[in-house]
Amino acid sequence: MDISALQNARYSYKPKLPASLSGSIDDITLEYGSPTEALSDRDELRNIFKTTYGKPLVAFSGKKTEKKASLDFRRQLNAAVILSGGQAPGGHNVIAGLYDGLKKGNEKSTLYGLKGGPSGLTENRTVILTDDIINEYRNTGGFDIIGSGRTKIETPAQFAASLETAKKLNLDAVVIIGGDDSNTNAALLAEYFLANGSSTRVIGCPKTIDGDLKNEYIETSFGFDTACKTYSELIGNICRDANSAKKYWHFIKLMGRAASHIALECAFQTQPNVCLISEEVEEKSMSLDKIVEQICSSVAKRAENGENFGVVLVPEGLVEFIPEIKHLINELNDTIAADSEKPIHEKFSSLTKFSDQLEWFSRTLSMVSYGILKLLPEDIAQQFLMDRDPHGNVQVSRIETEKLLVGMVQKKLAVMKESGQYRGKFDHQTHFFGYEGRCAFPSNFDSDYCYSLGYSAFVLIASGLTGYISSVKNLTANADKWIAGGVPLTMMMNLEQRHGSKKPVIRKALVDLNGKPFKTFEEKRALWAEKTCFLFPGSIQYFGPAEVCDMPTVTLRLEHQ
Ligand code: FBP
Repeated sequence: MDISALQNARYSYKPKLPASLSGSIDDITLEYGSPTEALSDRDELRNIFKTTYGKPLVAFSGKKTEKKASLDFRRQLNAAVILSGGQAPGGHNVIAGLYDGLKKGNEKSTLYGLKGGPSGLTENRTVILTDDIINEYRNTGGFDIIGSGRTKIETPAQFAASLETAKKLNLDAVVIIGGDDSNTNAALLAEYFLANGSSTRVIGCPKTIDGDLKNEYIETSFGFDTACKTYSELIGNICRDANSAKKYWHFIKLMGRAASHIALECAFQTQPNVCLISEEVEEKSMSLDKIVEQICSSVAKRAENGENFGVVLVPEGLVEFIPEIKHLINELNDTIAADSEKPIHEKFSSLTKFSDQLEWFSRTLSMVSYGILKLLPEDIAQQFLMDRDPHGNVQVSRIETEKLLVGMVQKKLAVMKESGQYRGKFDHQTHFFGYEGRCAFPSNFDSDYCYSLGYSAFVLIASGLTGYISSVKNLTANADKWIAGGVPLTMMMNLEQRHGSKKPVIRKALVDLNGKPFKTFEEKRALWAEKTCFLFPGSIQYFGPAEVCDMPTVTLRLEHQ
């Protein structure tokens, strides 16, 4: 097979492990904490997770002790692994770490890859992972080793089918590598298996570039590091182009669904003129007009200094946090979606012309929402109307917020020009960075972190634990000082309203406006808005000094201060 020189070199990279996992597996011991509680709604969650609720935290240690006699890491095991949801750099290394752990324990152990996401489990689509397969994917990006999918295991039939597959393959464990929803699924599956007398254990692993699966015990989700570094390289290149040509304002939308962690981290790495944070927009109830005013203020100030160029970062989920747009989206969801069985209202779907659709909305939406819809540029308004998921919800990632903002900034600047508040020239370019970062070669941090997560998942399985998420902490220290273990999934849960009823879910971590990262950004942004302070981080370095190659994100470092 033809491969690139970097791919070849990455095959021989040896991921670093925490000291507790890097020695002989026979020396690994488990230290248990006290029983744990869920974040809230404890009685209801205790009732839902009757057999798996409230397990203790577990930390691994690599020191020889007397206690370890009861553990047998040399047992032959059958495990299966699932990649769930959007791609995130490092997924292949989680699988490699899990595989190596299993094989180190017992050469005869088997790791099945469940193909195409969670449906691989319900439909029993498998591949037996071998040295040849694993070696082809070590330290590489992507999820192509077994594929991924967004199927949610939620119906009784899907749970029963999962159990059937577990029985057929005689599985000791299933490892689900996914985000908050997939790990919620892992918790439900662990409970279902145990409650139905199955000995198949279920372990989760924290994945998502969005960085919103984190808490006291999960310091970051894997993939966030590499994705942010990839976007920051691109943003830094654009900053340099802007500073060279001095003729464009670049509006860059960044992936991250609801949370703005990616935008915030990229802002630290590149120091753009403006970076919007959705969580702040919501907290301060900032209207669209207010946001546009904030951007125009930077444009006008920089024009005074003769700098008619700049860079604006826009988080993907912004529109959902702007009060009036959120309201519009909710009304559209209610109006267009008849119900979940029949997602699009029949009458609406028969209207093909935008003018007819607008006329329909003049009768079905509130005056305020209709007014906003009419104010939006036609192509953007159409994205609000047409891009819907199977449940009838607007898919915000497909709304070109960056273009919407450019259009509104242009209009406001024209008004400011008339009143003499602005004397510059505004030319623009728009970009959307998302898929560019999800399958990049994992940084050394993600390569090491993911391999450790996979290896730690093996230790949890071999210890017979279920309903845990693999955890590796102390991530700003050198890898040998990382602390590996497991966190009971139920302790990260609460109940939330989903599709009309309260469901157990892992709480999503949005940007904390009182946290060190946001506070640091707040201190710096006024200067960035006016002066040119761009940073140019360049591409991810894989070989070289640790301070160039192994540094974790600024967000993680600030959170650890
Ligand atoms: P996960 O939450 O599954 O990790 O996916 C994250 C993400 O990359 C978001 O940033 C983005 O909004 C979404 O996936 C895009 O999904 P798709 O790949 O289906 O277009």
